[in-house]
Amino acid sequence: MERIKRLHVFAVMLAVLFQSSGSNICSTTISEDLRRDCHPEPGATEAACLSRGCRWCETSSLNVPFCFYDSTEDAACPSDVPVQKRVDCHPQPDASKEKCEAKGCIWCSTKVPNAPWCYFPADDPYGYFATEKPQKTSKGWRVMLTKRDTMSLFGNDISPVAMDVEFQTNDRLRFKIYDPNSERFEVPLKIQSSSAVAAADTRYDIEFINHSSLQFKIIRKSSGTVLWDTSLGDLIFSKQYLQISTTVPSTSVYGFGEHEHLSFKHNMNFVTYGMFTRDQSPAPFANLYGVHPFYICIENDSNAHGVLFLNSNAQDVTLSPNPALTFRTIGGILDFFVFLGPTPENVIQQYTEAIGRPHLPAYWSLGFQLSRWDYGSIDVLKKTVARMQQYDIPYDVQHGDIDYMERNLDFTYDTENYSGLPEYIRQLKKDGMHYVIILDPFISKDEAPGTYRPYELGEEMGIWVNNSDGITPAVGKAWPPGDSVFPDYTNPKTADWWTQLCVEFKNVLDYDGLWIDMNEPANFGNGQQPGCAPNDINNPPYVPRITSNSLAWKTLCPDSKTYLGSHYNTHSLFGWSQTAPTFYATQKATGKRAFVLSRSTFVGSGKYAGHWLGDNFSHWKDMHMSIIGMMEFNLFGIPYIGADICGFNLDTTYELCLRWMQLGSFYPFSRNHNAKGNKEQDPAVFGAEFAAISRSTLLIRYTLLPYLYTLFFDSHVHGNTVVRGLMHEFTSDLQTHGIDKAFLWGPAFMIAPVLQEGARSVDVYFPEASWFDYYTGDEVPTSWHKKYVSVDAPLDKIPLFLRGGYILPTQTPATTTTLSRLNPFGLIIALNEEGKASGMLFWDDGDSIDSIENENYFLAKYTFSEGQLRTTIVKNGYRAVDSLTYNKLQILGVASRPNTIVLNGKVISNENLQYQASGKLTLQISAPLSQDLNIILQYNI
Ligand SMILES: *[C@@H]1O[C@H](CO)[C@@H](O)[C@H](O)[C@H]1NC(C)=O
Ligand SMILES: *[C@@H]1O[C@H](CO)[C@@H](O)[C@H](O)[C@H]1NC(C)=O
Ligand SMILES: *[C@@H]1O[C@H](CO)[C@@H](O)[C@H](O)[C@H]1NC(C)=O
Ligand SMILES: *[C@@H]1O[C@H](CO)[C@@H](O)[C@H](O)[C@H]1NC(C)=O
Ligand SMILES: CC(=O)N[C@H]1CO[C@H](CO)[C@@H](O)[C@@H]1O
Repeated sequence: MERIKRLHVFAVMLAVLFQSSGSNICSTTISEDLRRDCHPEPGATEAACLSRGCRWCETSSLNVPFCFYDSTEDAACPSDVPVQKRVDCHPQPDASKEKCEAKGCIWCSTKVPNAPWCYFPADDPYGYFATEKPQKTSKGWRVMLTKRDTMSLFGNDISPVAMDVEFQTNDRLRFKIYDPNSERFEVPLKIQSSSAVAAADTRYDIEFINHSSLQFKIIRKSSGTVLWDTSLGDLIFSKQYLQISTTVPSTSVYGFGEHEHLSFKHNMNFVTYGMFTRDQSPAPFANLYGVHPFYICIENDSNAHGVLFLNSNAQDVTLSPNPALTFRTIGGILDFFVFLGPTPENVIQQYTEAIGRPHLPAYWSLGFQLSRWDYGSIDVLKKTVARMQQYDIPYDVQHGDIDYMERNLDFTYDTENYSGLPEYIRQLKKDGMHYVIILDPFISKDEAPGTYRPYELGEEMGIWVNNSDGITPAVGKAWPPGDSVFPDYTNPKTADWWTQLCVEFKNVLDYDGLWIDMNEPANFGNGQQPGCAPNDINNPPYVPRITSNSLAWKTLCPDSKTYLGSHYNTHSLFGWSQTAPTFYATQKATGKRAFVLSRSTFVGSGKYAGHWLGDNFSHWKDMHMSIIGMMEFNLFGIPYIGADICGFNLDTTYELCLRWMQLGSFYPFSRNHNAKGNKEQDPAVFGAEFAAISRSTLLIRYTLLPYLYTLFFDSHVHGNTVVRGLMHEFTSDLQTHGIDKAFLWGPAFMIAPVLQEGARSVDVYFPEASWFDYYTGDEVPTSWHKKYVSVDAPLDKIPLFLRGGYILPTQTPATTTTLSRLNPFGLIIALNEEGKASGMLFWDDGDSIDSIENENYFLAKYTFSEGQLRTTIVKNGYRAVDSLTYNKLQILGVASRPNTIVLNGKVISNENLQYQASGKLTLQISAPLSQDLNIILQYNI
């Protein structure tokens, strides 16, 4: 719209200028009213228009484009490639008809937004054919492939290439396409077969078809569904450009990261996402801090499968409406793993079995956390903590952002503005709290000689990322004064250096966990000094769809050298390679379970760290985006996840922050964090009403922490998600596929936050199940099932629902987990239609390193059926359980009042029993946690 108006003004001017010259003549049979805009984006010129193969005719008519298609319909295109099947043959900018046809591709315009105009023809000239029949190997198949033609998109094609297929487990298939004659970079994450031979009873088959090019299909045996099918064509395997396309069996596709996705279920209308780690505030379509080339897809019959593309080079993926996916990367190899599910939870279990199960977080780290960049001084910090305590707001962890450091230097603290910090941290810890400090990966090289050991020790050990010469360190600029060098964490010596410094610094600041930031790695320049040399590594022929179209932007030059290879290959592994060393350093320093929070993540990071969703904004829409991000990171095997509550950038408002405190009370990682210079936004700063609402919501979180902790246990041991979309649990209900404004904790607890300013109700979708209002215990009417229903949400309330069929362990809350862990337990027993429910409780000391391996834990399983609760103590290995008790049971969905209730053989007296007509039965009891809890509801007949 904007442009057409502007053009019109321009056109009128032209018309005036050229009125008598008659130069505004061009030949076209297409009348003005049929012109279809061929240059809808701004900046159309005659040259740009002609280079697209379109026609340029100026006109003084209103709202008529100057640049338009030569034809009036798409039908002029060769019909053997329908628009939805197009694969882009000119993925780099500035496509034109000439350039396209020179590559042997078809140029044909289309009205379909974002669809490529230059696309591969159907007969697949770029592909590879099988030189001989696929050979059986001990693990599966090997096929040798030869390139069909000399056609090349970006030069330096490799031929032959080999494809190895491994039947790794019955649920996991790997196929790997590589150069058999020369080693290329491979991600150092080994995902091995469970045995030396091919799995025998696989859920999948693979089928090879040697048409003019080799195609293959991966098929789910049980249903015949084709999960992967390369028939769209055009495998490309060249030195700096690799591409493969597949059809997918449905448009219910989730995952890929890290991005700000506008919906959990992807839009498949020719949307492209770049993946390359970057210090970049969340914005739609931008490549953010981490890289996760992993997706899951729900098939038409509700089976689910997942696929990992294990590659760390700059890459992008296009989701197209066929539906299909096209992967493009500029290095490494094509290494894919397919996980057969068949449920979404099974897919994530299988995925985390391959890449590493999520770590078990310390119990205290499930408490509420507070942070801000630049309190300014220790006095402001103390005042903030004091008002949190004055309002009794549950609060376990205080973070120190870079302002605790002296002039932003790692392993120092500011003895001027934060004088007395070590003593203050000791005081907080005495009060049952914990303290987490930030560390950045860059180290200033410009401190006076003999004054800054982190630099001098690192220099002595030769552990920096080097320039392309492999000898001189790469020098950039970041937060500390002077210039900085960058530790190369892919080098085992760097882990020694880092561990030594982290352990030593524990004696200065008695921290409990480490928060590692800026590890994309961030650098304030465009490459290190003096800039990047002009070569193919720094300027590859194809730059994937990343912001600013430059690999070096806000980071180091791709031709820098790291221990594992060039930065070109290892860039997106920087934060990942820092994470395991930080995990072990924290364990060593504290002697306790590690807390590591990392901004940059990659496949497998969840084994060692949690993540926050980055430098978000205090905007209402960001609350919605945070739910999507949180669900996605659960798919990526990083369930310890949350966004900065109330938003990081910009000033928040009372209502936004209040609604965000309510939502954030249900982030697995629940932290309010704020940027420098913004209005204060801790939950105690807005006065008594705000504090009371935040307190009551956080008390619900603390009540349910035993349930949340048990979900993390399950995640650590079996790989389940902690937070999940309704789609995971109600997969066959298609309405759930697109739900991303409500989410579940495990299978049993639904959170439906308010995400709009001024709203006092939420439209909640209730899939087919029994649901109970968390606050009242009332059952949701069956007439609400499979519908969106408007539910009241006054300012002091976030709608919460329990799902029938589940037993949730609870504990009387307190203002810290140190205190709440001593309190009595309870059970919420939410019955399903059949009057049944089950659940479990995992308990240990909450911060030992190996409580599961050492069997120092307690695990109880509960089942309720036919009016009877039974407990099985599966493990009774944690002695402190002996002093803990149950004091309260709530049973929801009880049809009528029982006459007698028997607890462990004794009748419960009437004053300890309360029954509401809505079906809620509340029992005050006293029973030891360490013994079986058995309850019978008896009715006189
Ligand atoms: C595969 O097809 C190509 C081209 O049609 C042919 O040259 C090649 O021999 C075939 N390979 C096998 C193993 O049949
Ligand atoms: C899956 O279902 C969609 C929508 O009902 C349909 O358009 C599509 O053809 C189906 N795909 C397969 C592979 O059956
Ligand atoms: C103390 O804070 C001021 C103001 O932010 C800052 O300029 C100064 O560098 C800080 N002192 C130290 C030792 O970091
Ligand atoms: C970087 O350079 C140092 C010498 O300055 C050398 O010891 C080290 O091995 C180099 N590392 C890499 C990865 O090039
Ligand atoms: C509120 C919020 O967290 N929004 C976005 C923040 O950034 C992450 C990416 O780091 C997105 O996934 C979130 O949706």
